[in-house]
Amino acid sequence: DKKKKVINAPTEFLNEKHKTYITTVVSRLGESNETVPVPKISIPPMDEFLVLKRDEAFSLFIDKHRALAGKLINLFLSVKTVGHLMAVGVYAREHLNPQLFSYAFAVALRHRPDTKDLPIPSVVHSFPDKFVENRVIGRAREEVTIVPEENRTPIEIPKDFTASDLDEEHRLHYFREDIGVNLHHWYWHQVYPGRGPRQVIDKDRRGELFFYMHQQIIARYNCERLANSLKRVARLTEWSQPIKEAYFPKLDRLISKRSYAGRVANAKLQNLARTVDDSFVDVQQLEHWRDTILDAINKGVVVDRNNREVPLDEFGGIDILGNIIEATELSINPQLYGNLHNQGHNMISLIHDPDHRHLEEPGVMGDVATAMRDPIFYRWHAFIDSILQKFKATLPRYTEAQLNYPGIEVTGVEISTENAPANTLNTFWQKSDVNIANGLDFQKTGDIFVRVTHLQHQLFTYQITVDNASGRARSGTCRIFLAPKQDERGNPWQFQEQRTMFMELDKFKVDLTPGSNRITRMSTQSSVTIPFERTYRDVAKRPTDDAGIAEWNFCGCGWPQNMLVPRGKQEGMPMELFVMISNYDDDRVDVEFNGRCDDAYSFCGLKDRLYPDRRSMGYPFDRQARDGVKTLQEFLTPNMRVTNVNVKFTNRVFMRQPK
Ligand code: CUO
Repeated sequence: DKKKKVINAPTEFLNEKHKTYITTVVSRLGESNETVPVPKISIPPMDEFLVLKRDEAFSLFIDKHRALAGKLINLFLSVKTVGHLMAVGVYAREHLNPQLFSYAFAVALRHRPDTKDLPIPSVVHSFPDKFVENRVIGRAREEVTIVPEENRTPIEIPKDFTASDLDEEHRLHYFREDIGVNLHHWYWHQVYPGRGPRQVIDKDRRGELFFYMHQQIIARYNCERLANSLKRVARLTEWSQPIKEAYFPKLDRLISKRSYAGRVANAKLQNLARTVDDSFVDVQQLEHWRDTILDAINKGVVVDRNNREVPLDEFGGIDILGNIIEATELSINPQLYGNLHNQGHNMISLIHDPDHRHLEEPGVMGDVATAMRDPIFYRWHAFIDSILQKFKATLPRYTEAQLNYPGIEVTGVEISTENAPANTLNTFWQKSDVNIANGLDFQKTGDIFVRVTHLQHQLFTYQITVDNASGRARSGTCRIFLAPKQDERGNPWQFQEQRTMFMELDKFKVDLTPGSNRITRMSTQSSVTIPFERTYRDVAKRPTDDAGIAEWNFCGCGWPQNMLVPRGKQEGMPMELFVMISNYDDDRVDVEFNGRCDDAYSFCGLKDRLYPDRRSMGYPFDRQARDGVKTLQEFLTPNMRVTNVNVKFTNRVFMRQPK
């Protein structure tokens, strides 16, 4: 009574057969030498999903596509058992658009109680074409057909391949095109979908996290720009003016054989009128949504679907606005506030063919796996961020008493790096290999690795000393941030500008005994990053013993460890390291850390649990400073401390990360 279906060879990391097989269904293509039993069931109707053809580009920013994905997620969630889910999955994988399928299936796996802890193959393995230059993919395809597996060597992706130094924006390619950075962004949007059943989209403070995570990306990008002698990114605000940044991604979609379109310099936003994906939106409409949102911010009040006024308060306001602007199904009033951020992505990604007369597909801005490659991403998000910052500027400023933790004083902060002077961070290039075999459309390929060059830093530790004069044991949250010490002109910052430049490096709970305390924390423990191996390690080569499996976390969301430290400059770049111990009584959220997707909670939250910090995200830099504070030094209370740090970049390539 079992129907046989051919799908990928299973990997051996889980004992229960179904669970093992089901993850292989996620992989788009790959080895098909294994027969997997699936129960014979009647497949629910899926015709409505066929409107998106197999070889069409799928975009989460296109309403029609998001709606389809939402329904498909719902369908996968409603299937009764894991066995049935696999049968439905196998069927869907064969018949539906592969990107739509793999997105919806992965979201559903993440959210079903019976599959939520399954390892899902990394998207870089199933869709390498979104991450790897088209020529390298071409060579890999050649290689797997003619070179026996044991004789293959990794195919090198040139360190920079998208442009030449004639283009000054190209200096930032190592940030924009980093595999881990783009993986993080893809996973973030998979963990926080904008549409779908309530249980999938309605997560604790998700609108606020949309704001904070993207704000942090802009802060990091701006720091890299300063290190490369560029000004901070300019917001994309003049929508009738030509956009000077051009971008040619050199990525081809393996399935449709169509490229991610490039954009010439000085392109202008156009009204979209594309019947093919039901995209009809005018530039003027975007302006109208923007103005309606700004108006609400000025009044401090939004209007919900039933015409009731909802105040934008100190803690919840940013969450409401994040969902309005993105916009998600949680938007309090989509009719009124529209779909600003998504339609902006959409319009930019279709700038080369706004009415589909050339039958072209979106550029990289239309895909969350590729959007961060394009310089325009940062200009668009700097604009989105500026609206949310306008709201933050209306909030009460933190008083000295609110910031301070009486009795607690940070008396010393130091960064130690082996064989380097104190307070030095060393950066350099490193080469790493990624196995892309799974994503090549061959029956049997064996492994094929590509070798990428990415930024890396030397491991380091924070040494923090804290004096607890309160006379009893206290707990605190240690918050560590880093920002450039000087602005573009080499001048010291005003606090109100430097505040938005602070990059979160780590955040963790500390227990303080009375008297002097010494806190040692390793760079690899960061609450913003996932371990290096999770970006680069081959999913098929996972450990098989229990201990190894326990250690293997299955969550791909999180800033890549190799990008924790900004590149800095060859001559050294002066930065300021900020450490604060806040009162845990005011931070505390009752939530267990259970070791599942716990590493990168600052940007990704905790899987299926509350966000583990009660303060506004970005605290204490999320608001303007109290009256009279002009500089960082003036902002400090005794429970904070700043140390000068030098970030030194060596323009050499290493195969490994030195200790
Ligand atoms: Cu992540 Cu615009 O939200 O890409």
